[in-house]
Amino acid sequence: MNSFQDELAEIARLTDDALDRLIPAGDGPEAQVLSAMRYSALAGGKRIRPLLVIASADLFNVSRTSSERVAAAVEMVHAYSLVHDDLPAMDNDDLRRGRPTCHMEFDEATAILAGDGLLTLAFEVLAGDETHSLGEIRAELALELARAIGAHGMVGGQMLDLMAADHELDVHEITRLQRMKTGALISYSCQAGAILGKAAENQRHMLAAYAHDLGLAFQIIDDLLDVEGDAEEMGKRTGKDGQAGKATFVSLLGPERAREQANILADQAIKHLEIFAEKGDLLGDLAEFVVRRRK
Ligand code: GRG
Repeated sequence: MNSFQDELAEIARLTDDALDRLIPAGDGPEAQVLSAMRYSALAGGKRIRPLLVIASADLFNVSRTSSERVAAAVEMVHAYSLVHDDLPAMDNDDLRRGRPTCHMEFDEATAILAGDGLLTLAFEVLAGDETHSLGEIRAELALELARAIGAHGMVGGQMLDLMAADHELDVHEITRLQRMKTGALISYSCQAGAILGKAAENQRHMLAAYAHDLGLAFQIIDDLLDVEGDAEEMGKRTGKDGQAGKATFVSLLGPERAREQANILADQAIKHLEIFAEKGDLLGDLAEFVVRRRK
């Protein structure tokens, strides 16, 4: 049996192959935006969301042809969010995944368009025939993604985050913000596996509960790494939340309680997988990885 690291590396490889096929380099006047899209989507990254899609779909024996396309679409959305988040109007970052951010490598207008191109292509991939033979499944995949990343999900969470610079948030408000900003796409990644696999109601419910707890644990560790992490190892600037005067789980709870809370959430996440028996092991291992990670 493969170790978790081997499984993650294999899924990262499959995701890279799918992204490479789905974002072909252009040779016409649009070559610049395609090149910026490839630069951002094929820049490495842990590929946690693709693993969530593929491992959730595997619970229901979904074909890898389907789940790899959905995993690539989710990673395109994630890459778009990072490209736009790094822009001068938002976080104004020069470094991402150990390389210059998209607007530093190209220019600001190209980075905006690369994000737009990735977001649009993600929906084209979900709606494509090869993703699933049934139109109703493809429509549900697209509808739920739109819900997860729109004004009541990721985009809304980003808006709350930008406004948080002028407001002192309490732990409930931060939880809501993070559920929207990062939790919604993490939840969608699991939900997509359930949609592809036509999962029963109780299975969807348990996967949603797992994703809810995993998303919060992920964010708490992200906040901890911003304070305690090594910028070189992480390939991005750290200490950003403190500099921006933003309240985070760590500033409100303190690092010890924050880590304790993340561990409790990861354990809870794993408990929700019991109905899947050993088929849920990969998702369980991911929950442990998320709280142990150093980048
Ligand atoms: C601009 C619409 C819009 C949304 C941006 C998700 C997001 C909203 C911004 C990202 C900023 C950020 C650092 C959020 C914290 C959590 C997060 C998404 C971290 C990065 O995800 P990882 O750790 O990154 O999975 P890799 O590089 O491994 O893919």
